[in-house]
Amino acid sequence: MACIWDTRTLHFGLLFGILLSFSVTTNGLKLWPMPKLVNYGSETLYWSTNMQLRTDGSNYADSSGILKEAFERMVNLIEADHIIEAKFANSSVLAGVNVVVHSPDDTLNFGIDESYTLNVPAKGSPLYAKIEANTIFGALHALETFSQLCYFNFTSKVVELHAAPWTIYDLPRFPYRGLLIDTSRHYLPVPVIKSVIDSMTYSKLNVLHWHIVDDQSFPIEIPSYPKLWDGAYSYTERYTINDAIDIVKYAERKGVNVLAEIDVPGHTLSWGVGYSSLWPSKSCREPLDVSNEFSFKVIDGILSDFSKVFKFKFVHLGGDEVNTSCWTTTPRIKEWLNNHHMNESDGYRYFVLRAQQIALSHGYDIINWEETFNNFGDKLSPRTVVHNWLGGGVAQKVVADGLRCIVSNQDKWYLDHLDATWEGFYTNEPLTNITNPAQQKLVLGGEVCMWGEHIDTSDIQQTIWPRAAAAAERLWTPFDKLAKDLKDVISRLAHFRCLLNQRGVQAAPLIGNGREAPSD
Ligand code: CP6
Repeated sequence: MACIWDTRTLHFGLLFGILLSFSVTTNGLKLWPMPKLVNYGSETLYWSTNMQLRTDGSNYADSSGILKEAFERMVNLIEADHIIEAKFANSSVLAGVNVVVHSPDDTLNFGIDESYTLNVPAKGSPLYAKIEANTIFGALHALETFSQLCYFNFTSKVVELHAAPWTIYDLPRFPYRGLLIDTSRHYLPVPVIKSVIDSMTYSKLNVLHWHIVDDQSFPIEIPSYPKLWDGAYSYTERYTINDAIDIVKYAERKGVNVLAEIDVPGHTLSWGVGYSSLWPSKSCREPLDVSNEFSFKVIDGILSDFSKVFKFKFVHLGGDEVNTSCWTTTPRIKEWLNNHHMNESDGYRYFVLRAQQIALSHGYDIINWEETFNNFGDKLSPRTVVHNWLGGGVAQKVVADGLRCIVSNQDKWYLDHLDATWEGFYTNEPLTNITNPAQQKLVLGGEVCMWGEHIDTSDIQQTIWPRAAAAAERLWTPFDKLAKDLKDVISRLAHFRCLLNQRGVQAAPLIGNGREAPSD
């Protein structure tokens, strides 16, 4: 589907009056993700050449400039490099946006109020759109929604807003709406990570899960253990601690939390490049040596350094795919396990639980991959969130046990699976088989995963988008407003895909390369 679809439809509408209301209606409802409540009329408004930001009646002083920056970003995205001509005087000209935020606080916490109302009156002098939100982060979502109502009309050369008056009330279905990136398998430069963060905000995703280190490389500076990043691919493929601070601050200003992961005790081969005593032996190099206190000292050092940088409530401690054979084939470790009356799986449990205690001591709640729950769920800290990725529908069991859960099942929400379709992303329902309201609340949300073995800077964005957007609507929009028939959603998603392209995001076409089910 071509990206000029909208203007085409509008031309028809202008030529044939009867089609006008049809085209306006369909255009007007091309919001992504769909808000909770939307009402609209039939008037067309036009942008002034000089859109104003007002904050009359707001309690939010914007001393950090988050709002001003977001407003300017929005105006620039919409005006792009088009020449804006003021042709329409009077009451149909939109002079700007008035943003009223009730809370003066702009600290981004998990579970904060992200709701907003957006009112665009049909007339007024001066005519202002009004945004009202409890927090600045709700207001940012409102600006995104507002931006999706505005179109540059190439014939009249003005930005138009159709189907006013608009009344929108919106809030997310789930508080955790994540995207995983993996900087161990392929290094991603800081500007690339920032562009991923930018693109997340367009579909209202709010957690960047940064799988920083793994077997292949250890790219981040850890001041407490400065040789750890000897395990980076090269001297340049690294993040200084200041890079990490920069990324977190950048994300927070856009309402995106950064979840740091150190995956232990498996997936850790690169740790021993700098500190070889972390390896069971020179020839058997992961998981981390369970018998060595130094393993836990290093984890403590990393989490101590992380706690100064990653302010999100959670840290991810991995715990997946632990192959303990290096423990039992290394005589020294085998003996240690025997002396402590542990077998391999006891050692795995002991390791994960000690890592949890360290994270708790640094003030974090913990996220662990689901194998930890599958093996010793009853021993996990009550402050654990279990991260599903296998196909077995573990969420149901996790919440029945009173723990919290995030879903990412690999057959539906793994972006590295190129044959996973947008339809599969759209239809993956986090609350499958969970009916008890108290248990439903324990499902914090979900996350799509862009594992990095086979992607890098050159193709990360077109592999993430548009499929991640399909999941983003599942996580944002109320269940009863989600499309039941996918035919109802494809043109709106195609439109959003075009919007991403217009904003410089290399989102792939919906059709082709496995992103839509082949019609055989
Ligand atoms: N890396 C880590 C991975 C995966 C996991 N953990 C993974 C496993 C299977 C698939 C995709 C990714 N690459 N550390 C599992 C959570 Cl299909």
